[in-house]
Amino acid sequence: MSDERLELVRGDITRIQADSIVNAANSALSGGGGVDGAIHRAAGPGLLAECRTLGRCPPGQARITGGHNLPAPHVIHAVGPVWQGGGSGEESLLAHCYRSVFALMEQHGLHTVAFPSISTGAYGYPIARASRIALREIRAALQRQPSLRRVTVVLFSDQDLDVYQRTLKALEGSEPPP
Ligand code: AR6
Repeated sequence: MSDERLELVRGDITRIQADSIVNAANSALSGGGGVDGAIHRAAGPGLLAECRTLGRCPPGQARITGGHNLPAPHVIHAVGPVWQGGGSGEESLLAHCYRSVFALMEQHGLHTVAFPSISTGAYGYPIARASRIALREIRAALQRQPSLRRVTVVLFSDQDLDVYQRTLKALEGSEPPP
């Protein structure tokens, strides 16, 4: 079954208006390249200063900060696994990342969120596999958390958007009829 609270778009996550945007961070929460670099550039130096007060964040977990100069008032920094071939617990670590984000949203009373495709850039996670985990976890959260009003996945290329769209169709089609 499809859920109209879930949307897939192509774009730049730093432009998204939502209660929170998710950063694909590293364990040091020290900023970096990719979406992490874009978020820190758009948020301004206050974001790094706040991250420095948080200590380390292990893979699979997440930490929340303010949005500083971003349109979104909160950033949830999630640390995905580095792809090592699939036999090192990557799948459960990636799933745990998404769950950690939704747990923080519940604790902080946040209703809307935008995700990038965590781990599929510098961390090398194959995007088709990552999209199955991401969308499975997002759909499960939408079912169990009625406070969620909108979950947007922001893909950076048409190709990535196409992968996520096809995965979503497959997941929706594989559900048993009501
Ligand atoms: N908006 C949306 N998605 C984006 C944007 C953007 N502005 N910029 C890049 N992407 P990556 P990872 C996409 O490498 O694999 C950093 O250095 C990108 O095309 O940002 O989790 C951190 O500090 C890709 O599809 O994150 C870590 O060290 C996706 O975001 C490491 O990279 C994720 O790619 C984390 O690696």
